[in-house]
Order: sequence, then C-alpha cells, then structure tokens
Amino acid sequence: SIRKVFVGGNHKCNGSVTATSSRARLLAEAAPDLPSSDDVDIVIAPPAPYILTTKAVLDEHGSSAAVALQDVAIAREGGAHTGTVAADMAADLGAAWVIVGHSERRHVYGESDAHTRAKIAAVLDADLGLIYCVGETLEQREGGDAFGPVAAQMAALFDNPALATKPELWANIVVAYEPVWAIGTGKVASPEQAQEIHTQLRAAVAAATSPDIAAAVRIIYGGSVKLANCAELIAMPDIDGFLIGGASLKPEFVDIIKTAA
Ligand code: G2H
Repeated sequence: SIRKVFVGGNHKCNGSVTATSSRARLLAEAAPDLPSSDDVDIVIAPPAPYILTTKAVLDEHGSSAAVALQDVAIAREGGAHTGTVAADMAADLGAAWVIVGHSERRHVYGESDAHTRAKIAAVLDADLGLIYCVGETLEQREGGDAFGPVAAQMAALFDNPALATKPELWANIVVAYEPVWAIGTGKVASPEQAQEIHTQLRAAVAAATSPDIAAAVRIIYGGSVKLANCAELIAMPDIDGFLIGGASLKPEFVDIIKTAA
C-alpha cells in the first residue's frame, strides 16, 4: 500500500481482565519483531470495560499500539444514555479511535442510520479517530448491487456538517469495508472482490471530497481475515490494512501485522 498500513483488532464481546491483559502484553512484547509505528498503525478494540486495563498494559510496555472503543453514544458528552459510553469518556480513558457502524450494531442491534450519523459526529467532534464500517449483505450482493448499499452508508460521512466545513478531519478517518456475508463466517471476500469495492469507495470519496483526500484515506478490509489469507488481500493496491475480529483474539494477530506491514 502507498498509504500507512492500518491493522485493527476488534475483540467484539470477548475477553476478561486476564485474557485481555495478556493479549495486550503479547502484542506489546512482540514490538521488536513488528514494523515501526512509522509504517503501521496498530489499534486494538477490547470491550469497553477493559479499555483502561488494555491501555495501561500497552503503556507500561512502551507499546505504540492504540486503543479503540467498539461503539459509542450518540451524544458526545453522554448524559441520559443508559448502557452506552460517550466519546468524551473514550478520550478520557486514553482511547484514540472509535469504531462506528459495525454490521453487528447495524444488523444485530438494529442501529438506525440516524444513530450512525450522530455517532460519527460525536467521534469527530471529540477529535478521536473514526473507524467507519460499511458493507453489503449477501442478499444485497446477490441482488446484483453490492456497492449501492455501501454508497448509501458512505453518505453518512459525506453529509457530516463538520467534515464538509473541515475537510482536514478526513485525516482522522479510516473506512472499513466489511461485507456482512464475510463476517465471522470463514468466508473471506476474494482479493478481487474486495479490491473492486475499495476502488469504488475511493472513487466515491474523491467525488464527494477531493482527489487528494481520496488518495490519502485508508480503506481497510474486514471479514474473516486470518494469517492464511492476509498476504493476498494486502497485495491489492486499494487495500490499506485490516479490521480483524476472530483472529485478533489469537497470537496469530501479531503474524498478520508482520505480513500486512
Ligand atoms: C468483521 C471482523 C472484525 P471477523 O466483523 O470487525 O470480524 O474477522 O471475525 O470476521
């Protein structure tokens, strides 16, 4: 990739104080074998209750890996929003990134487009990095229009008023293409299938913003990424990294980072 590689580990709702800490320690201890932070952004997203511990373990070991929140409240400052975590809290805990629009939020928890838009605004307003997930379902792909639904999800970014007035905020954004049919199913998109959508995504960003922003934005792939398939995916010109679920819980995560960067 001509862009700095980005590898995110999305732990989803897995872990414990002990297991999450030892994953963070394993990653931190692997640092001498990993590409430098000039060449790769490494981000891990543990469940929210483990953010503080994860951050502490990484800091204690001098790791340059960053921490992400997996989802966020629609109100930046929080308030009467039972059961969720505010963007300002993520920043307070030392998280640098927030995942928004993951398919499990959209499809399993029925998150609306309005909620996704408000979350994007909260993350950008809090000056945090945004990992914005988009992706079509199998039904949509088989219906012959894989990119249509993805383009509709991208509108949530393009319509964001802060981004419209402050295009420099695009530097804080990573777009994650995660075809829903490839998530946790073991059915990875082929490098060509992913590249095709990534190209369309970059063109959509160019059309909505500028060629420079489109050339710089990282577009990463997610959905059943593992060591065995990551090399052929990262070889594609518009795949700038990965968002990794299942394999981020295993020591394999470190080997994927080595292969990707
Ligand atoms: C897609 C991905 C991580 P997995 O959800 O966001 O998960 O690698 O388990 O398919």
